[in-house]
Amino acid sequence: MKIAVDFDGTIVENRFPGIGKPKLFAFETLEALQKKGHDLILWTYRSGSKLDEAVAFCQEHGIEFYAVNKNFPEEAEDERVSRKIAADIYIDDRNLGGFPGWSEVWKMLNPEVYQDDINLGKINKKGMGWLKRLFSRTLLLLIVAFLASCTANQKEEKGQGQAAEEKEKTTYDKVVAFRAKQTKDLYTTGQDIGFQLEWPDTVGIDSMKTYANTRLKESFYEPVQELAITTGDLPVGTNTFKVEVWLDNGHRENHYQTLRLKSDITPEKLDCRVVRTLDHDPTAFTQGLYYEDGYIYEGTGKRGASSLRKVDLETGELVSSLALPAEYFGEGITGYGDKIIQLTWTSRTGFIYDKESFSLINKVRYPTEGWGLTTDGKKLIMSDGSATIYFLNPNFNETGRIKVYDDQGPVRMLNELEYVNGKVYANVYQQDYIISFSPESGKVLEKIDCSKLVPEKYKNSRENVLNGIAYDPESQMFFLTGKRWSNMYQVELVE
Ligand SMILES: [Ca+2]
Repeated sequence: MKIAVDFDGTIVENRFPGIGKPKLFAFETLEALQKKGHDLILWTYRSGSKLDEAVAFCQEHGIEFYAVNKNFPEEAEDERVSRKIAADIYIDDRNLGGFPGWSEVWKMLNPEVYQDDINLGKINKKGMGWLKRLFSRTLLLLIVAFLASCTANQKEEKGQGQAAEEKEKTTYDKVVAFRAKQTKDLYTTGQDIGFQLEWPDTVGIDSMKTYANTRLKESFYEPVQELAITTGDLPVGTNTFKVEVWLDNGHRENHYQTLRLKSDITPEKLDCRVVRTLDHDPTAFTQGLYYEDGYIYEGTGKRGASSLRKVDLETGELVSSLALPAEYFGEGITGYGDKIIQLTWTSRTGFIYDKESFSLINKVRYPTEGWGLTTDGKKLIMSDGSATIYFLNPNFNETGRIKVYDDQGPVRMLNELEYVNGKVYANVYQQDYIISFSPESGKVLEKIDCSKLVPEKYKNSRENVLNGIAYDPESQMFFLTGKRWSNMYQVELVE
């Protein structure tokens, strides 16, 4: 079979333009498929040197592709024409319904397990659901036929495969340890991380190179047992460190260690000073908020009560409103040119409206929960309740992502967002403070205490919490409110 595989987000965590750490069992599964004689096609939006890096990274992990961004090796490419892939299976994290993980892919492609499941009638409707999503349409029957044909000699093959793997290991795995000198849950960006290597006396080592996330850090022309890797240029969150060891016999081996980095910045503590108290609809379960040209635009949540509305800031008059169909739970909103985009919580569906008429222009799909949404004018910036921030183009295709970390670790539950002058301000679900972070580094820059804004009756509420950040660039004032609050506050940030 021809199996097309996406790279960023599927084989590795999406850190484009960098290369994230391999997804659990990704290379093991691909290698096993390759050994069975399937043709693997790398099908990715990467091009040029970024594409070369991805191919090299896969080569290092034992994967040679039959074709790269082509249907077959000899295919003449025409960059101007977008082509469709002619593979039997297309494995992509952006498939509808999301990516089930490589262990699930392996389970389904492993005839032994699969056959047992068929025999025992264990494949339930849920399992079939994602299988259909993963291997689109009629391919299911094809796969079952293929798996059945493989089953007969499966045991023998597996035995041989394991033996070959063990042989390979004893031949090439000469360095017995590559690890950080100190065991820490979190390291700090900017600090050097010390590593140590161990190998038996019988092994001759010619040279070494260290890498962080596939970028070369340092070359050593003599073997060293202790070395340090600088981290000032690395993102917060998970980073993969590698030492490439060249042995005297010409063989090369790679050793990896994955470590997490927290921010080296202590967030500046700010307060908010109320300049003006405005009315806010106490039935509005605020999930999205932004300001433009004298109007507050608000998206509200709860199934059956979700809406999009436009309010005149000065008069408080409701200018336009739109109720969402009852099955949708409205979430973050942002203006984008002459449009408004509104997320929904778990339906993986976003709505694009005409800003003036509120008429629905289009629907978009995305593969995660929808929480907050804002824009820097070009990219859409989206949260999903985790510590991850996604950057999307207007068609909702992901162009990158970052993790948000402060000097203690990841900041999860990122909710409503507002991009202001190179920073992103974010509500943190069920917290009475707002943070700002750099959309480049993901490091938290400020922490703004908003506890004084929380209405007395909602001080202990887990539901009617601080949420909603809008900004007027003219007055340089923020508008803050909360879910079902009777007031919205115009505030300035003060020390
Ligand atoms: Ca906002």
